[in-house]
Amino acid sequence: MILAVTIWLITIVSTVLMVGKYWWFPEVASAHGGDLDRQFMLTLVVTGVVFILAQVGLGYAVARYRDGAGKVANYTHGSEKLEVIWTVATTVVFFAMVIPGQSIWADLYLAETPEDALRIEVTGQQFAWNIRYPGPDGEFGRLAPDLIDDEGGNPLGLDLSDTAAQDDLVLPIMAIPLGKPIELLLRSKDVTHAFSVRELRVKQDLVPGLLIPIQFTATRTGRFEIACAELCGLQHYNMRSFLEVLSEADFAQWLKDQAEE
Ligand SMILES: [Cu+2]
Repeated sequence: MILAVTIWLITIVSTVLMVGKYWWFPEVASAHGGDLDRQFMLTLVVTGVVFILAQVGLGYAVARYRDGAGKVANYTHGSEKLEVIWTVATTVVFFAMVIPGQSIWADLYLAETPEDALRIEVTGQQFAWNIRYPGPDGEFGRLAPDLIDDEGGNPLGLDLSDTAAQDDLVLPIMAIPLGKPIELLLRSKDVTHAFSVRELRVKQDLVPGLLIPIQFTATRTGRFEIACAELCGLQHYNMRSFLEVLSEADFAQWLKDQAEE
């Protein structure tokens, strides 16, 4: 009986925590974020209802069939009919949720990048972020792995003999203009990392050997944490930076200041 009550208590406490939203996402700061939150809520409500029903049922079975004087266990093969019903029901519910979710995913990954999008390259390494802007020419210069020199201030191996590389900016922090489409090109120098900004509802792995593009548009100014969301080594906790969403004019000035520095 204690076990049954414990199961019900855990169910009540976790339901209250979810419904009360005591620890929740920060306010959205991207164009796709609202849709993502709605999809998240839909998933949470559907799985939450199933969770509550299952836990209540589990507690009931524990209470109803607990040990007692004269009670004898009885063996059952279960019900094939019930198994078919819940497997089919789960499949239907799963696909009903995945299909609307796909369009949000496609906006981030498959949509054609607008002409005026700002492209920024993000390279993760143990344990830092390298943010590269292509400079006024709009073109990323050549990288040469044998030129990589972390202590010498060339973490990406930028090849300055390439004219397109000479105006490239490699920074430990990021800023983007408000309301402009952004395309990030995600890379890793060593192990798998993940670029995560909660307010943007953007979280994507950086995989060694792959160039992963992802696009979004910021809808509110502010300073947001960039966290590595993939356990990548002993100093993983230290792998953080900041993203500033600035007005277009402030962003232009910021970029100019960074270039002068
Ligand atoms: Cu990392």
